[in-house]
Amino acid sequence: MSGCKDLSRRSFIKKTGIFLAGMQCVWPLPAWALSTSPGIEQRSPKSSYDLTIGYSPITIDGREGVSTGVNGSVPGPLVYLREGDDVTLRVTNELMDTKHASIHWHGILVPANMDGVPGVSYRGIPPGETYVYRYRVKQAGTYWYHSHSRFQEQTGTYGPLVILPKDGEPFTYDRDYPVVLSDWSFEDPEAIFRHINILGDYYNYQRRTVADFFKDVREMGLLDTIAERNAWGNMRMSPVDLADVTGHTYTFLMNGHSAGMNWTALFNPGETIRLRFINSSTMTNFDVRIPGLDMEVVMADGKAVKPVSVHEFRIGVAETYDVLVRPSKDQAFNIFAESLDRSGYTRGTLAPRAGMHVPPPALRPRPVRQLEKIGMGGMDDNIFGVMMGDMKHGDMQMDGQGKQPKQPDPRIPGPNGPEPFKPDDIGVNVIMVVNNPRYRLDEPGIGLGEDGWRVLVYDDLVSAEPQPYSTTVDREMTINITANMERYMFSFDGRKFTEQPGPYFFRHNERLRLFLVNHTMMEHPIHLHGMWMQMENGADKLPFKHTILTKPGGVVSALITPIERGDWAFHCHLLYHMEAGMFQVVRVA
Ligand SMILES: [Cu+2]
Repeated sequence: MSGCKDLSRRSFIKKTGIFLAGMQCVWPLPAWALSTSPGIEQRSPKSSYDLTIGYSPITIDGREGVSTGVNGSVPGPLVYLREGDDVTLRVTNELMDTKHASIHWHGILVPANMDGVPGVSYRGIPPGETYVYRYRVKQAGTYWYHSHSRFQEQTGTYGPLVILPKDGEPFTYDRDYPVVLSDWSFEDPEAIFRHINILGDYYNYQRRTVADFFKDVREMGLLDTIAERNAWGNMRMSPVDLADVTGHTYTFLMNGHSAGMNWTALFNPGETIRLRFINSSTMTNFDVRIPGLDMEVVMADGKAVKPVSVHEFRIGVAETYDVLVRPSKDQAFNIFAESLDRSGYTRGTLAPRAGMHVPPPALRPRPVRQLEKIGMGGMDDNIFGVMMGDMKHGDMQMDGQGKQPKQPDPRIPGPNGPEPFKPDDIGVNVIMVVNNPRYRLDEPGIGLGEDGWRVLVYDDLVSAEPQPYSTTVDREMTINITANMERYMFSFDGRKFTEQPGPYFFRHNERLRLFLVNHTMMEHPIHLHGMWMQMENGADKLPFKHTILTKPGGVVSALITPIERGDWAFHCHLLYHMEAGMFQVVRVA
């Protein structure tokens, strides 16, 4: 655990070119993240924290790098608060070569100037300065915090935030561990961003091969195979582009440990263990399972849900899930988190004693996106229309050109569903428009659901929390998730942040139905600051979400009550998508 032992400042500077003035040699992980630590149960909440963002060493699998950790570690300290308390969090920026640093309290309902987004909530924290956040904690559960300044989150500015409820937990357990998943790279994030801007599939070494072509010909026939590949070509993307940045540069971490470092949580057989999964990755959606154990999902995004028993769940970037597990045998179990694109994994171990482990399972084969499955095929039944900028053939330029749209899906709420999207220009900013987006909250998502296991779907989430907001919808609004992936342009409503004419307007305390329509071929975890999104999944009590993983060709609607006036960030939580323009300001007035 001595990340500092062999680290001279000279070699540090040589490797990084960064002058690390006054850098202290620090213990690389905070107590909460250490293997076989006693977990949260042994700790007490505090109402005051000092957090310092600075350059600090990190050692992953024997390799040394430089992080922008909090209080010297990646992840940072556990911020453990109590519901109802007035808290003070002093955040200092010691990154002397930055424009600013920042901390955003992800999923926490705060006044706008406490939200921590430079350029939206405040000006950020200039080098050498301290910003004092003060707010009353109005909720409980599992959350996290992270930088909202450029790529600091990629280099380690994040940590778990847990809030003890004032009236006790809605379920019982014997042990309580945060499980923070993240993606670490030794590459400079500015270089990663450059690479994927120049070549969208720079980190995709998993392209389909000639052998795949002949396999497809055998299964689909020659003409269909060629037609399918032409369709993909016209959309300028590859069916295996499941993640822009992959295990080829990332080491996936669990509580700061690589798979080999094997973070371990202890239990006594017969106990109930609470695991608070937090996806603090910048770009990686994970599929999580504990082979041999059922997991009972009891909270989503910090809010209680009616318990759902599953074998596996997908956790989008920035989401959190609390699960209970009840290992009865005296044996070790893998906590296994595979990246959605199967380019890598991280894992830890649940064990009755330190040092036990079982070999992790094999990675499953990478899923292949099929036009059919995301509704871009099936042209005959005309369920999903797609317009493409560069379509030279008429065969996919179909809906809105005389054909009758299909009956609306009754699961999509509202009298008319989302507003049709009519971008000014199809081509540069928007490469494709889905005319009839599909309700997909009942689907586990690409690569899941075919192993004979029970996989969590959004339709399973039924809130077990009080419902404080009006049920009458005052207004509807549609936001389109758009991209031209070849040019690495990511946007809302066809315009990246810098091209938007102004913010989206929400009215204070209105009940708004927000439709999110994903016109791209990727999953995007969409995050709204400062207020809950209650996802309309058919439940009688709608689950509260701060981040919704939207599926390609899909529509999600959420009911929102904007409880605080001010400017709020609304964005894709894939860090490089956000920086590429999938970001907007929501003004509540
Ligand atoms: Cu995105």
